[in-house]
Amino acid sequence: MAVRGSIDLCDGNVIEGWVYADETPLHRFTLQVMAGDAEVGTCVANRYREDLANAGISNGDVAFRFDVPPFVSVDPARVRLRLVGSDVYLLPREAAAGGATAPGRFAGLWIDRPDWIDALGAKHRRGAIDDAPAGLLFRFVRDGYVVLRGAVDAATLAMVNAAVDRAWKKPPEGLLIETFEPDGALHYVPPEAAFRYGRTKMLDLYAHDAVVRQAIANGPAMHFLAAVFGETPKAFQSLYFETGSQQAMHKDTAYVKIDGNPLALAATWLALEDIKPHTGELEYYVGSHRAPAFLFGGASKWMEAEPDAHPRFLESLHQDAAAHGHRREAFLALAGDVLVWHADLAHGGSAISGAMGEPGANARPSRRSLVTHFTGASFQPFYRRASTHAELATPSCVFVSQYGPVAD
Ligand SMILES: O=C(O)CCC(=O)C(=O)O
Ligand SMILES: [Fe+2]
Repeated sequence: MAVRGSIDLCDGNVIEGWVYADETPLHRFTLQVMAGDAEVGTCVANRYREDLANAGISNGDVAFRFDVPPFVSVDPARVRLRLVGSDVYLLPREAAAGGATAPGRFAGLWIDRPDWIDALGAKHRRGAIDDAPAGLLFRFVRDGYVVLRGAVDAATLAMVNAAVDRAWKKPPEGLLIETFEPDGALHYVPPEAAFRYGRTKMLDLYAHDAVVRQAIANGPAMHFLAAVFGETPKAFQSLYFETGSQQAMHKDTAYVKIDGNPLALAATWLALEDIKPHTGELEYYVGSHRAPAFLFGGASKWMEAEPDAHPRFLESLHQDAAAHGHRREAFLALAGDVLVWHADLAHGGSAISGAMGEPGANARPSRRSLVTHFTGASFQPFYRRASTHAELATPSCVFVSQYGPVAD
């Protein structure tokens, strides 16, 4: 039997490709997905793909997609797809060619692949993406961020700011802050008013407040992120900043972990007031998401693989910027503006200076903002391996929190 086929994508989360035999044009193969010697599932090659139809491969309906089940770890280099009832296997391209590198080690999302512009065209023709995000996606792929002006209206912002005030005065059960107050050591504690204007972040307020969820799931951001992920976005970690973080330039992929695919990540930064210069604006290196990956322990994008390399990692971002000509820019947002950053955009909080004089821990100028990290609905943040708190699925966004259930 002359089988023709290919594994086009295999990144540990998704395996895509097509398979077909000329002699049996109506037969649709069932594939056994083998990771080493273990079978992790099956799929049928009967899905339609326009590029296959255009290439005259059957009627185009011989593609497959296999979503690796959550918590199953699949090494892309060792995946083999067995045609059920035969000894014929499909292998990843590099393996088939005898190459040593696994394809798509950090494959990321479709926007991270070299053929993203073709994929965009195909999605646009299919009606899966309309004009508005198509234009934004171009800038996102080029620059590593986009700005959505006025994404949240003034009335919603006022309600969010009131919700924050309430949370400081009378914290809901289970709400936590992360703070370096009062002693410079890291603490996770219930909100304590004295720490509000210090080195403090309020965590996952959306788990407790519908208005905060409404602001996070604003239409422009959800529309855009749905295009980025190719599915409903999942919000899973948010930080409320009363004042500038002054955090060093970093990439979130080192700390914010998505199970199996470190780059299936994006974040939104929502201004809850007009941001004034020198109050610690968000800053970033334009285009830095495309720099070569820094590998902790020579293998991982996650810092935990080699914590000692952290200073080198931070330094490498400035070196990359110099080597590749990444401009340093700051986001002087107006209330309601949202900036979306790519998983690997180098960003941080600029220094607080000027305006208010030398700020002490309790005398910083305000810079009210809400950061939310997202993945796609079919992905899980790594922490879900150890936590099962109830999530809340709304039509435009799924919400899940590390610290407790998301209650309606
Ligand atoms: O808002 C900032 O200053 C930076 C926040 C940030 O980097 C993050 O939350 O990932
Ligand atoms: Fe960050």
